[in-house]
Amino acid sequence: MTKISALQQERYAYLPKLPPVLRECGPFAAVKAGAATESVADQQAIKALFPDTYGLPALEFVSGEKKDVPVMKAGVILSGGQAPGGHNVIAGLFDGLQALHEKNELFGFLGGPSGLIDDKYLLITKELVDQYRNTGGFDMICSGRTKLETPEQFDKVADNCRKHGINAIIIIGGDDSNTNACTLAQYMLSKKTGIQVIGCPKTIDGDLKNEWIEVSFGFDTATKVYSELIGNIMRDANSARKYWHFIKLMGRSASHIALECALQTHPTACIISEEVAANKTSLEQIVKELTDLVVSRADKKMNFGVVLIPEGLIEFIPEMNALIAELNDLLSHRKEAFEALNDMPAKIAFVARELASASAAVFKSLPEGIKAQLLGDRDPHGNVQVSRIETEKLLITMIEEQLKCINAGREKAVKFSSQAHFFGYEGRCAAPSNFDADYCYSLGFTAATLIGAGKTGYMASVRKIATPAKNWVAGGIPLTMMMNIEHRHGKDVPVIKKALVDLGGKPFQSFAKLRKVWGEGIEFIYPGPIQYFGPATVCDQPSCTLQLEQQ
Ligand code: FBP
Repeated sequence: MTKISALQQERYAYLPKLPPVLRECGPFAAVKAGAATESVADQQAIKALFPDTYGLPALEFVSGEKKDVPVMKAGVILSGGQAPGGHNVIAGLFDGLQALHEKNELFGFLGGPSGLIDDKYLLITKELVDQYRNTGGFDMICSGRTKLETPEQFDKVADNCRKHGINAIIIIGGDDSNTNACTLAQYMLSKKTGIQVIGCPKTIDGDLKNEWIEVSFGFDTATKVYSELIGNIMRDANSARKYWHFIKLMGRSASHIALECALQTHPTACIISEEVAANKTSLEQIVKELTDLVVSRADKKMNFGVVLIPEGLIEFIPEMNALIAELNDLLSHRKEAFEALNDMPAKIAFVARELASASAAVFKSLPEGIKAQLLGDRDPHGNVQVSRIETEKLLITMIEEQLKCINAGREKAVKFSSQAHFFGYEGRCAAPSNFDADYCYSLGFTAATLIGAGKTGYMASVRKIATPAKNWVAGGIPLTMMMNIEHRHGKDVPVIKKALVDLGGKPFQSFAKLRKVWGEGIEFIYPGPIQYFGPATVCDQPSCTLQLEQQ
C-alpha cells in the first residue's frame, strides 16, 4: 500500500472497545464452564460423529490473574465471502496472542482453506497488522471457498502444523466453514495432535446466529452500506417521481439483509423469502401483488416506488424450487446430451422437452433471459447458480406483461418505468462500522483467550451486543452445540443449522405491522453514510434486527 485515504489514516487510531473482562484481565481472564451442552437436534447422531467434542460446556470469561503460559504458534484463515471487520478479528487475535506471550507467532494462511492445505502463508507481524486495523476487506491474507472436509486434507493440515510447530488454528467463516472447523477439531483430538481449533462467526448474510452467537460479523456494516444506497435511491425516486426501483440484495439464502434494510429505510415493498415459502406464494401471486401496488399508487399519481428483493427468493417460491431441483437432476443425468448442444435456443428447447409437465410449464412461462440464466454455469456441485438469476429483472418483465393486459382495459394507462439494481459486493468490503470494528476485535481477542485456556472445538462468542460494549459478555460456545443432520447432495451430513428469518420474531413482526403504510404513502427513511466520528447515538448503533431481537 503506497497511498491510503484520509479516512483510513484516521481509522488507524481508532481503539476498538472490548468486553470489560477482556479489557481488565486481557487474555488471562479465567474461564467459567456451564453445564454440559447438547446439539440443537439429532443428538445421538451428532454425539456418535463427534465423540471427543460433543457435550462440552459453554464457557464465559470471568476475572482472572496474569500467569506464565508457554510460547504458542497459531494459524488463521479467512474462509468464504468477504465481510467487513475480518482484519479486526485478526488484529484482536494477534494482540491477544502477544499479550499472552510476546514470543507467540501468528501464521496467516493465504487464500482461505487452500492456503492451510497447501502450506501457503505469511507471518503476521505488528507492522502488518497495523496497516490493516479497522479497514474493510480480507486482502491482508485473502479468502477462498475451498472446502476443508476430507481426511486427506486434514492429514495435510496436521502435517503443515507439525512442520511449523503450530498448535492452534482459527477459522474465520460462515456456517459451512465452521461445520468444517467442528470436524477438524474432532479429527485433531482423535489423532492426538494437540492442535486446537477455534471458529469465529463471519458472514454478511446474518444466517449464522443463535442464542450464543447474536449476529455474525459484517452484517451490521454491509446492511448499513446497502441502506445508505437504498436511501439515496429513495430520495431520487421521490425527487423525480418517475421510476420504480427494483433492488436485489445479497444474502444467498436467508432474507435477513433485505429485512434489516427494510427496517432501516421503509421501502414501498420488500419481499421476504421465508414468508413466501411459508405461505406457498407462487411467482404469479408475487407479481400480481406488486402489480396491484403499482396500479394503486398510479391512481394516486405516484408512479414511483422502491422494492427490495432478497437474493435467495427464487429458491423459496414453491414451483421455482421444484423446477430448480428437476433442472439439477436433469442436467446431471443428461449432461452429455445437454452439453453436445451448441446454442442456447437448442438447450432451452431440449430442457423444455425433457422436464416433467408442471415444471416444463413454469420453465416455458419464464422470459428467455431467465431461462438462459437457469441453464448457465453450474456451481462446483453441479447445481444451478441461483444467485446469478436476475430476479429483479424477472419481476419487472412479468409486471410489464400484466400491465399490458390491465392497460388494455383502462382509459388512462398506468405508467411504469423501472430501474433494476443488485447490491452485494458494494457492501462486503466496506470499512467496518464502529459496531463491527469493536465486535470483530473482541471476537479475535476472545479466540486468543480460548487458545490460551487450552480450549478446542469452540466458536468465539461475544454477547449482549445490542447494548454498549461495557455490558458485553465474552466466552465460547461448543461447535457441536450448533450442529444437526441435514440431507445435502444426496447424503445425510452433520452441519451447523442455518438461521433463516423467524416469522414469529420481532424484526419480521415489526416489518409486517408497518409495510401496508409504507406501500400506500411515502415513508422513506434516508439513513445516510456510516458515521465513524461523532455521538454514540449515530456512530455505535447496532442493527435494527439486533435491537428488536434483544428488546
Ligand atoms: P459467505 O456465506 O461465505 O459469507 O458468503 C455470502 C455471500 O456474500 C452471499 O451473500 C452471496 O450470495 C455470496 O457470498 C456470493 O459469493 P461470491 O463471492 O463467491 O460471488
